[in-house]
Amino acid sequence: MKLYFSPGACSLAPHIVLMEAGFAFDLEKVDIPNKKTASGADYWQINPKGYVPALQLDNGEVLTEVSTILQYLADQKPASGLVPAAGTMARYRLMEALNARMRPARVAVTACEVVADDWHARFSCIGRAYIYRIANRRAPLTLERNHAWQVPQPLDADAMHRAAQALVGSHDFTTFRSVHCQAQSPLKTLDRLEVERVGEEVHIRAAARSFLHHQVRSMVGCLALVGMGRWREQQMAEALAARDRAALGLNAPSEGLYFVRALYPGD
Ligand SMILES: N[C@@H](CCC(=O)N[C@@H](CS)C(=O)NCC(=O)O)C(=O)O
Repeated sequence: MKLYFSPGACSLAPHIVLMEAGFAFDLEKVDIPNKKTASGADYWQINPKGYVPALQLDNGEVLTEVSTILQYLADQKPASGLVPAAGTMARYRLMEALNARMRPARVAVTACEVVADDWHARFSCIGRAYIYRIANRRAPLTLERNHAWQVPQPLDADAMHRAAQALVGSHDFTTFRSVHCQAQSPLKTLDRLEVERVGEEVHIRAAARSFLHHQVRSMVGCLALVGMGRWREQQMAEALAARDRAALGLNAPSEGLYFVRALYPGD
């Protein structure tokens, strides 16, 4: 068998299965833009679709599409346990998942590991961290457009940091919670809220076991008012104490918000 692949492409998935299941196989790299293989063959002749992966079987037949190749390979080695048996519901669930994952989305799986059956991405998480990027400049954003919140007025990051400390700890965060929030309680423990100037950007880092809906954006919006001098530093604590969404000064837009870490037991 020979796998036609390209480094960094989705052909990595069948490559992993070939290795995991202990197949003897050859690899041939494909120059995708030029549709030429490493041995100089015309790739259009091998896979008329022009993309990788393609798996050439020992009888010369060529199989394409990641989800098909993965299942074909796993079916050749049932003892490997890589796929549920054909015809079972679990098998259709696998096909469903494979197809959903292969949509052309800007999402990449970069690592994975086996977890317990009762593991849940949201409910097993014991720590979350966000960074919010404010681009503090007058000139319109170019490369960073839609990747940071542009605030043209000069921001005093030190004042923002001092004001932020009033929110650290266990509080009722009703003021900083979206009206659409589904959480049962507005009580949360904020472990960290730090503001730092990094060149022309202001970075706000927040960490907690969990957050309310829009909590980070709401905290950032009010901190920006402090940074602009429109709010006194003390107003941050006053807004928190109000426990009233109407006391919120500003909800920062979504484009500056990045989820950077999820922590699980044992990490
Ligand atoms: N539906 C195909 C998509 C394969 C695909 O998009 N391959 C990419 C690499 S990840 C490719 O070769 N792109 C080059 C091109 O389309 O010219 C599959 O699941 O195998």
